[in-house]
Amino acid sequence: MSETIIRADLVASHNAARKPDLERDYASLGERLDRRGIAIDAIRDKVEKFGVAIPSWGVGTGGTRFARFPGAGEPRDIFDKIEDCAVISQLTQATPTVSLHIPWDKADANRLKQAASRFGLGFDAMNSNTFSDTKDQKLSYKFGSLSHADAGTRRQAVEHNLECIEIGRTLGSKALTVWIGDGSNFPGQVNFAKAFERYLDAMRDIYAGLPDDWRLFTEHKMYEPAFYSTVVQDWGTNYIIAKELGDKAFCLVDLGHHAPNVNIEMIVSRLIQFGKLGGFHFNDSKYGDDDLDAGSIDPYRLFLVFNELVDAELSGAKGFNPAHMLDQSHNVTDPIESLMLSAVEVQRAYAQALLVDRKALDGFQEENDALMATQTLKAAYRTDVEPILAMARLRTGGAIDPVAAYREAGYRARVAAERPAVASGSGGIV
Ligand SMILES: [Mn+2]
Repeated sequence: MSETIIRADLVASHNAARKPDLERDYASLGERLDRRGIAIDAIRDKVEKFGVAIPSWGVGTGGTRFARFPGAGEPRDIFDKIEDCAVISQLTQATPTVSLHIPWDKADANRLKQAASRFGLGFDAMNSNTFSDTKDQKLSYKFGSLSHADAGTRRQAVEHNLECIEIGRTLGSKALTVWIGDGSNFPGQVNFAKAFERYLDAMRDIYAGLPDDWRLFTEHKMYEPAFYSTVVQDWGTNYIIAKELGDKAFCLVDLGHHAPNVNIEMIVSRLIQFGKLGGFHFNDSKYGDDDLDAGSIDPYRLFLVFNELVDAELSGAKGFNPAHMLDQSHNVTDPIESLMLSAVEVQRAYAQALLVDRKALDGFQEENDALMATQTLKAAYRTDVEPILAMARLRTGGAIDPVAAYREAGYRARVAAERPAVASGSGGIV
């Protein structure tokens, strides 16, 4: 039995007060879904099994290019971060794993493993960092890392990634995510083809060090920190990388890393169709890589992404096994609250997508009935699935209302007293 951070009797009394209303709401929704030929318990079972990883860097307050305003009781190190992740996991029962960022989270791997398993947490994909310099680093990444003109700098970046794999092996991770900031700020600064070839060569060295049961995720991003050209800028380049590297290489889709108005769900479909969808960094955005809370700006887009995922899941698409991770930066909210609600939003999109009448949709598509086809999606999206999500939490030991339970428990005030404010050494935007 894993330890819990929020007292179990507090969660129990929180749930006891809300359970009668939830049961009525669940029964009522069950009746309505039954009329649509959907068994509510089957949807709930799938939701209970659905998990999304918490990024270790997400539990600290982020910042912008202009300033960072620290919050109270921020985690001082990776062990505090793991405790915050344990709270999120306990109350939502939707976040069974943590995704680490090296070197920000560097610590003795066995101690890390022990700290997480105390709370029943596992480790998702490891994340390398060659987009900033560390204090005692020999060669700088100011002008790039895996695509750098200098072979020694590329080698250093490759070795860092191999070290991330080594740490991950001890932790039980099964994937490495590589995102680089390499690119240029001025036309003519970099030869596009040469830079990409150097990147591919370096990635081949990393891929060669990947254990057989691991996957390599490459993450594209259109711009920032480079503002004229970026080496891994879009899903097309990302797909080329995954194809060039081999069967263990897949594309990671961060929802904030595309040009405005790009049809992300269609990119997702393409990657699924050709067996190269590795997983997601969920977040939301209005303008660029805003790293806002998942589902906070455009929940319909999140639903449409999940519509593609559920379609692949139900049709048994070959090799379909996407990793779900959050990747957000919290500037004005309590990061724990934002991450709990974001995990729930991702679950919500999944549950709604499970309600799509796919047979009817297929028929409307065949008949070119555009109006009814889109209404079929809307019917699923408009369904308030909150009773399903809350019931899943109740049954698995979480809180019916995670944010209310968290506030009732006074966790933030407690850690604020225990954790003196420190200047954060990490950013939040990846
Ligand atoms: Mn990301």
